[in-house]
Amino acid sequence: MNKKEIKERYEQAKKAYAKIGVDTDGAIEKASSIPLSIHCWQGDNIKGFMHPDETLSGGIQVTGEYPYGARNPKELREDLHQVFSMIPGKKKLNLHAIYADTDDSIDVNEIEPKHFSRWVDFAKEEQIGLDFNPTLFSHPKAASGFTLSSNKKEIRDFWIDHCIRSRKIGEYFGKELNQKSVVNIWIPDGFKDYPIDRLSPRKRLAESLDRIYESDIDESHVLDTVESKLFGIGTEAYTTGSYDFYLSYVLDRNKTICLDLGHFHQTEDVFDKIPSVMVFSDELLLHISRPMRWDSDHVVLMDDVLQRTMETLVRNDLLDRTHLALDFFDGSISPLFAWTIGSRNAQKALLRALLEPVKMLKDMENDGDYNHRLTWTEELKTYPFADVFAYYCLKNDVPYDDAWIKQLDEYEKRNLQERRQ
Ligand code: RNT
Ligand code: ZN
Repeated sequence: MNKKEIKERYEQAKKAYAKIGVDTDGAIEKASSIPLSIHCWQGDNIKGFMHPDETLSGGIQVTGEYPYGARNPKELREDLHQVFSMIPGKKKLNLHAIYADTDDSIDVNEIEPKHFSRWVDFAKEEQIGLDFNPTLFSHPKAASGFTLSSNKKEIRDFWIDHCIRSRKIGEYFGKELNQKSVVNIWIPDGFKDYPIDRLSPRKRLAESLDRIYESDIDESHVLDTVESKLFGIGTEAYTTGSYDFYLSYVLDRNKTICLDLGHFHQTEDVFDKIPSVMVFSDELLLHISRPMRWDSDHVVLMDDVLQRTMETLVRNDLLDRTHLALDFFDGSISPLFAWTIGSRNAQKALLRALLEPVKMLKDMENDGDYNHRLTWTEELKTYPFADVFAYYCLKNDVPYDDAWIKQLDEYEKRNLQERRQ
């Protein structure tokens, strides 16, 4: 399809949506303004550049033998640049501490803003913001399975120091790029089998977090978030950083919770936690992931879970208070395809949610007219959403149809040969 056809189709779709009171131009504008934080770690299966020979630990796993991936910061940036040009809308890049780009040989307790200056240059070129994560896994000091909640002071101190340094880096990102950097703490701590003492690790975690957040930074540049988890491989019986723990912590200490779609029982509706949390919290970080039977971090699909999550944010007017971040890693397919599929899906679901006649549906609900509420949510499923998405891509100067597949194939063919040498 050529550009003219895309525009014509859009005009038709616009009319169809206008009939039910939906402003498609407004929806596109809104979708374009919501940043999506794209995770760097899909690019190299969470190896990072600090100690790439360390095996991934902390109960998360990347499986697959796809023979491709960035081997250094330069290649990762090249890949990200390519991927960004396939994704409509506003973007941020989400970095982990182990992605420091420096010629010095440093450990995680030595990171400083200067080790990330090349990432800041890249972000400026790409006109995007940066988010940050301390890396509390894949490290000898995390080998016991405990970090901030360890019963050894020396281990806790090491990781507290790392997290304090991470906030400094977030502050640097925020200042340099003129937009808040989300600094998210996730720890792998937990027990494989039933612990006797379920309380002390959590008390230690609260104390460690307090020490981290006491450290002096300009908080206007950073949003501090903590990510809960139900279990991991090797921590099936108990995680110190459970949802109840962190939700209580953030509400008491005025911090922000991170909900990862894969970190709950598989039968739980994670999207329904959002409005509950937001009655009491100003902001929220969402890790958009896809669990399959466990926290498997599959590439995000445009499925019911994602759609309901986006609908919940739009229908309840929570988009502007929510930070959207991707979190998946599949080593069995191309990282570039994984990124692009997942990111475009997040954008599709977001735009589709913005194309609902929310007021009309709410009025029906308030009037007790459940016949029409159900009828319309079903009717909307066959509305010409695809034509609006194509136009959204066109406006953002990214591929509006399946042309991106060929572009990525060619990019891979060019680079794969070189990287296999
Ligand atoms: C792990 C968490 C965490 C990580 C990243 C790499 O279960 O989801 O967000 O995926 O920090
Ligand atoms: Zn996560």
